[in-house]
Amino acid sequence: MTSETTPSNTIQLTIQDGFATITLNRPKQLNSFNEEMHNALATTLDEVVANEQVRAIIITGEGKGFCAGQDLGNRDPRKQTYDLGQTITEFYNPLMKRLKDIGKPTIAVVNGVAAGAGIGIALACDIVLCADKAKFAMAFGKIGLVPDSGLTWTLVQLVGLARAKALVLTNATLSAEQALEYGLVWKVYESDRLMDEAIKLATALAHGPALGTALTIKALNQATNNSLEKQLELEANYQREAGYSDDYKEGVTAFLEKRPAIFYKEKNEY
Ligand code: T3D
Repeated sequence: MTSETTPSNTIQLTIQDGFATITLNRPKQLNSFNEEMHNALATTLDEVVANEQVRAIIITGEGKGFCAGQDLGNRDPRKQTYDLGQTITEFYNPLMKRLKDIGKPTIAVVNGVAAGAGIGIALACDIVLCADKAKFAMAFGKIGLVPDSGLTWTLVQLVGLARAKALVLTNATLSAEQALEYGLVWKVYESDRLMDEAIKLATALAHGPALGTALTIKALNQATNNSLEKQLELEANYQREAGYSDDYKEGVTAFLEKRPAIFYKEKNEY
């Protein structure tokens, strides 16, 4: 079953086989963010969270880019000054927190260049796949800005302080292979295979145990801030919750009956 809605021209949403595909759709501007796209993405995320048939989420870009961060066509500092802190507080920070706490597995499918906050969005997803032609352009320093969209935190977590500093201070542009080597992405595919592989992954996640998956992501996201002792306590609590779920019952029953577990059926399969 496939359904498509377009909350705005700037975002496209498709729902099929238990997962949603959200496409950033301003290809002429390399899918950079204006206010309309921020608002449309927020509405779309609300919609996919509320939809029980959505059990995994792909985020990708239309055309040759993934996302070039803020739309600079909307900025002309020769004519006026801007309170960029306000944009970050109103749009980017809520988006980053939303992606982290969304409760369903997210996959960034980086089809082309990601720059500035576009990298932040990709790295806020649980799994990042990218095309062999994709690149990751830090960009902020070139226009006199500071990395945002959580990147000062995420990059340090992923690549370590020394590499994070060098990447942003030199305004580095990483190729897909370098991003893979640095641990920013999970897998690199040839462009014409990328979406097929993403769909396979999203379908597999959608058919997995939803509660266990959500709790696993939550536990891993909390790990960096917790002591081992705190994390052990949290694991016990999450395991208790997962252990009471129908998915656990089905998983163990399937094991004992020597058959694959069935955690999810599309509504029209009932
Ligand atoms: O302002 C605030 O609210 C604060 C928030 C900040 C968050 C941020 O993300 S700050 C960082 C903003 N982003 C950038 O600085 C990236 C700017 N773009 C680039 O550096 C390069 O375009 C890329 C490295 C991303 C890609 O380079 P390349 O050579 O592959 O493509 P290109 O030819 O430069 O761009 C293709 C088109 O996309 C081009 O339009 P044209 O000439 O064909 O009509 C270019 O102007 C447009 N484009 C690319 N990035 C943006 C953009 N248009 C608007 N905003 C962009 N960010």
